[in-house]
This record gives sequence, structure tokens and C-alpha cells, in this order.
Amino acid sequence: MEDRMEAIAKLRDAVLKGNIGQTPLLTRQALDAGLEPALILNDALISGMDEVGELFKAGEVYVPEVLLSAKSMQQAMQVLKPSLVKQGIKPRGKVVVGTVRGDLHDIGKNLVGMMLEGAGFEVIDLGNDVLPERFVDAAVEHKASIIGMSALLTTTMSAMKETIDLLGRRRLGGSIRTMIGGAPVTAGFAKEIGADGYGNDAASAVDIAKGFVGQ
Ligand code: B1M
Repeated sequence: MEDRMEAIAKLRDAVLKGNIGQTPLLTRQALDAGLEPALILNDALISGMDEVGELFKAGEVYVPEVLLSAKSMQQAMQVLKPSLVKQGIKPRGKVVVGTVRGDLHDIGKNLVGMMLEGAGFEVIDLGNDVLPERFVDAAVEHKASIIGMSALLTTTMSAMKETIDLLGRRRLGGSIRTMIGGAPVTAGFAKEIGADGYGNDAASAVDIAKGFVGQ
């Protein structure tokens, strides 16, 4: 029992420290020691990323540290995923993310995507310069319940409204929720264009997505 707890604590700590070299190894060891894949996912990986999110929100760690933690979690997931699939463990929800039309900035969007994955969501990343139609079509195709849009230019923010309007015209506004973010985006703008959520950082994006799926 103590060994199991120690294996989980070590892995959680490696995620927290963004130790990319260690997390796949520790995940393999935990699986080989017979630990449940769901326990490894929830108590080590997601729990570690949750804490990183809290530290980020509190201003105690910064973007580079969060990126390292997210990367270390992704590496661990490569090892863990086959076992999760075998056990039929489903993701928390599906989120389509992208940077809007005309906008090539993707660092913040990538961070949001990684944090969402870290929180147990399946993320369909459409990249940057994404047309409103593509956001909506991808959400329908992948049966995603959330569209997350990022914009870094004041001139591209209007594409967020176009996506939300398109969802409305296709009568999908009730089943697909929208959240938006990016440096020039504000809560007021989100309200004005009818977005369901606004995140001022990647950790809040995770909180909003959890709220959407009722967790
Ligand atoms: Co550009 N750029 N850029 N740029 N760039 C800005 C945004 C700018 C503010 C710089 C400035 O002038 N001070 C300015 C915009 C001005 C404006 O619109 N008012 C600007 C400009 C003008 C331009 C060009 C037009 C420059 C030119 O060519 N003349 C051009 C546009 C190209 C295009 O997109 N069509 C351009 C190009 C570039 C680079 C390619 C060189 C590069 C991007 C590289 C890349 O992304 N792969 C770049 C960069 C790096 C920046 C700055 C310096 C940094 C942006 C960044 O990555 N921040 C930026 C100045 C700045 O912001 N200080 C600037 C770090 C990132 C983690 O933060 O994306 O805000 P951010 O994400 C945060 C939150 O906002 C939130 O979570 C993240 C983590 O906390 N968040 C979400 C983001 N998306 C979210 C989604 C959510 C929820 C939360 O829900 C879905």
C-alpha cells in the first residue's frame, strides 16, 4: 500500500516539476506495479496538473513552467493511454480548440489545450487561422460539447462572434457551449457576443470547461 502511495506521489511530483524525462518512466513503473490506470490518471497526473493550474493562477509559477508540466503530462499519457482505452475509461468531455481566422498566435491556445488535456478532456486542436465554419463543423464531426476560441489581435476578435452566430443559425447553441480567451479579450466582450464563458488564463479555461460538463 505504502509503495503504491509512493509511486503516485513521485509521479505527481514529477508532473508538478515538469520533469519530462521522468514521467513516462514513472508511469510505466506504476502500471507494472499493478496500479489502476484511472488512479494513475486522477491521483497523479490530473492532480499534479490541477496544482500547477492553481499555482499559475496565484502567480507562483509562469508560462514556461506550465508548458513543461503540460508536456510532462502528455509524455506520461502516451504510456498510459493504451491501458485507459483497454479499460474503456472515457474522457471528461471533448473540446475543439483553435485560434480564430486571420490570427497566427498559438502559444496561449496551445497552453489552454494542454491544460484541458491535463484535466482529462479530449482536445481536438484545429491549429490557428481557423474559420468559423471549421470550428462548428469539427465540433459536430467529433461530437464535442465545447468550442474554445483564442484571439490575440483586436482585428480578429470579431471571428469569435461569427462562430457563435453560426452555432445559433444552425441551432447548435444549446448543445455546444463556447468559451473564449486571449490577451485582448475581456469578460465584457464575451458577454456582448454571447459566449458562454471567458477565461483570462489557461487554468480558468479548465474551470469553465469543467463547469460546462458539470464537474
Ligand atoms: Co504578435 N502581436 N503579431 N506575434 N505577439 C501581439 C499579440 C501584440 C499585442 C504585440 C504588440 O504590439 N504589443 C500585437 C497585437 C496588437 C493588437 O491587436 N492590439 C501583435 C501584432 C500586431 C502582431 C502582428 C500583426 C505583427 C506584424 O506582423 N506586424 C503579427 C500578426 C500575425 C497574425 O496573427 N496574423 C504578429 C505575429 C507574431 C509572431 C508570429 C511573431 C508571434 C506569434 C508566435 C506564435 O504564437 N506561434 C507573436 C507574439 C509571440 C506576440 C506576443 C509578443 C506574445 C503573445 C503570446 O504568445 N503570449 C504578443 C504581445 C503580448 O501579448 N505581450 C503579440 C503568451 C501567451 C501564453 O499568452 O496568448 O495571451 P496569451 O494566452 C493566455 C491568455 O490570454 C489565455 O490563456 C493563456 C495563458 O494564460 N488564453 C485563453 C488564450 N487563449 C485562450 C482561450 C481560452 C481561454 C483562455 O478559451 C478557449
